[in-house]
Amino acid sequence: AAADHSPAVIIGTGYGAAVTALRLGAAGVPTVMLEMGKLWNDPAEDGTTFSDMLSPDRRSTWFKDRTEAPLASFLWLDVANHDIDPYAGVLDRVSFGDMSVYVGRGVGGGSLVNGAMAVIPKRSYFEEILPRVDADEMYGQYFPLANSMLGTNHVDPEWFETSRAYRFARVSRKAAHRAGFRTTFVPSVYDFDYMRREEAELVPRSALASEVVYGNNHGKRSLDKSYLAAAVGTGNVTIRTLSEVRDITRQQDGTYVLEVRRIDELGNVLGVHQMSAKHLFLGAGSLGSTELLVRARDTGKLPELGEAVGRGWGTNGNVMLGRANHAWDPVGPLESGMPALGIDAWDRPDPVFAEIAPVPAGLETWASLYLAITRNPERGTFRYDPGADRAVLQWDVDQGQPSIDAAKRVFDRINSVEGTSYRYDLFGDTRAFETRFTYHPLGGLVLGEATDLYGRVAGYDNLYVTDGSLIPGSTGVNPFVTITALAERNIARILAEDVRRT
Ligand code: FAE
Repeated sequence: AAADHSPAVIIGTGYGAAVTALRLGAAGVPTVMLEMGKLWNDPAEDGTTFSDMLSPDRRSTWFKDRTEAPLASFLWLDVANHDIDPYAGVLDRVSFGDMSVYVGRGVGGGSLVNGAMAVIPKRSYFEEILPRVDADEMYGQYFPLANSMLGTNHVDPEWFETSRAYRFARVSRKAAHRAGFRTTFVPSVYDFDYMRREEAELVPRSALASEVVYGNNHGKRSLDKSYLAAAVGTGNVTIRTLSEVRDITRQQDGTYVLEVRRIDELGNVLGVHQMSAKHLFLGAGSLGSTELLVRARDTGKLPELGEAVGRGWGTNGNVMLGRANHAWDPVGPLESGMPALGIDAWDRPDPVFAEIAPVPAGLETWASLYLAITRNPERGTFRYDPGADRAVLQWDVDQGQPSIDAAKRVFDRINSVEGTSYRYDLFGDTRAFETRFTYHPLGGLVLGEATDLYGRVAGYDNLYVTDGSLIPGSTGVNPFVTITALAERNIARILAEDVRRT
């Protein structure tokens, strides 16, 4: 083994990784987490840790010289994006030709940048996507556990009706209801009591100050405040930041050896060193974990990895769109960065769950924005590109069409009842539906295919997948509660059967 050894190593610090760290630590297993991003706990001179969406600075973006916001334009103007200095910022947009994937970078992974919506999938759909996972156990035990650990809370419906910051959601709700669609409140890990005090101007604003995709300075229970704090609190878990795992090999005796590249916040390489582990857990997210195993297989370092590695990747059917509101239906200049309401049209033959998303622009936009989750059956595959030493996603633009078709049926009806139209100015050109990016990358190392039914990688002992790459491309709702609950279920089994016994 290398000089630097730990019984357990976890790659990444997102949902799957954080759950695994807490449970290993609580069981007394010394555990090291390796995270390529930084720890977000050091306020800059202005007192803030993260930058907002209106004036993003280098902290917003992972090593780019310009921000890459999801809404590329407004009235076709390139107003959303700003030149910045390259830095280990919190949001990354990873591009593969026709598909770009947004991911969080830093201690807490996606929890630092996401919309905090904590949604449990419809049970019938969960049973369809993961038929060999015991749904009684998930719905009776692990989903409730995940929600309580994550700190999920619910908006007070009375306050919601009066909040200026949710006028945008009420306007969208009125249109949905008039077209015969149901809406539902969406649970959140953003503290709604804090938000209420933000509106009353009793505390510094975050959700009400256009903070979301580049991090929230207040109010959000990101993983660093929940699972990871508890994990470190066991005394058995340490987190090493700005440490990217590049390669995984295995010694004759079964020990895993990792090549770890350390950088500083400006991207200077401080060094590359080896670290070894008996038990290795991949929690680097759908893109990160899949890339590590595709590379390991195709460079011959873990040659027993099979064909299922790199397959079954999907966008959770993500499609974004905007509608133009009537002049007499203003949404107001203040929009909470945290969604609280969704259109639930999942019971249709062509299911759609559309979160009513804010455009926290700080001015009246006359727009209603939606991130729709659809049941898109298209899947992508990752292949290793030796020249770039990178896993490249095979996905072409036509594969987004089923998402557009499903969303269009719902929103055409809303537009026709309302006499409104789509917004054509939001995505850099004149398209109404944006499927060239996803917030919800899922799959690549699918449960029961690339791994056994608990995330043990096929072909290798003591090698596990814990994150969104286990889920076969779709959950029908925002995915982090599912990722968390599945990780809880899997690590319970692995601790009982694999780790303690050694
Ligand atoms: P993830 O959270 O992506 O964590 C992976 C971690 O591994 C990251 O910190 C990486 O920096 C790190 N990493 C990657 N590669 C390496 C490497 N080679 N070496 C070391 N570290 C590495 O994984 N989901 C919801 O349920 N509700 C929402 O409201 C919601 N809104 C979203 C909004 C945005 C803008 C985005 C981008 C995502 C949103 N999501 C939402 C998706 C959610 O954040 C995502 O499904 C989870 O974060 C995925 O969790 P994982 O554990 O798979």
